[in-house]
Amino acid sequence: MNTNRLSGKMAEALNQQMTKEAHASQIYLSYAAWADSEGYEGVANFLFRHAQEERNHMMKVLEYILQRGAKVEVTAIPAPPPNPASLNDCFEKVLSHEIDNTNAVYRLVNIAHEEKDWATFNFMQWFVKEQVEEETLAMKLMSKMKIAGGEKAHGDALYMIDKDLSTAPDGVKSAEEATADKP
Ligand code: OFO
Repeated sequence: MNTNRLSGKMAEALNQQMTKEAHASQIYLSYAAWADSEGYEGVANFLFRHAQEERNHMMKVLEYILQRGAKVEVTAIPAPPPNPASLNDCFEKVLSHEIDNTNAVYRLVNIAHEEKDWATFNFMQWFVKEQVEEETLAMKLMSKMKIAGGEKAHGDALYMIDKDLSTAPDGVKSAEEATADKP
């Protein structure tokens, strides 16, 4: 008896999403290393945790594919893009990566809806909610940068933003307490 409960199209799309979450993790890992080397330790702390969170998302998708009896295809992860040019550029890029991933999540929701695959539709709702949280977080970072002067922000304002993010675990609900079991 066939125990695979996902269509070929859905299994392929979920595998792509798994790689996309891994790619997001690599992107934040590289941005975190960049931030640290620029002296922004608070930003680096935030981005390192975010990288871990994206990896947890990857695991969540992987576990779901297995749970539904389909095949997991672990592929190469594309290289992250070049380093940001500035902190302002970094935060803008974080938001656009999140929006890009939201679009990928919506694509999966659409496929699930078309196929009347309500189990996957239900599974994907967690990601829909998560993306709202992450976009909000990225927008808040951009608002802070805007208040500080954007690209023209002075060192003292950048210092304060960095300091703020060094204590972010208490304020970043989506990133704290994340584990592979509880992404
Ligand atoms: Fe995986 O949550 Fe952001 O991208």
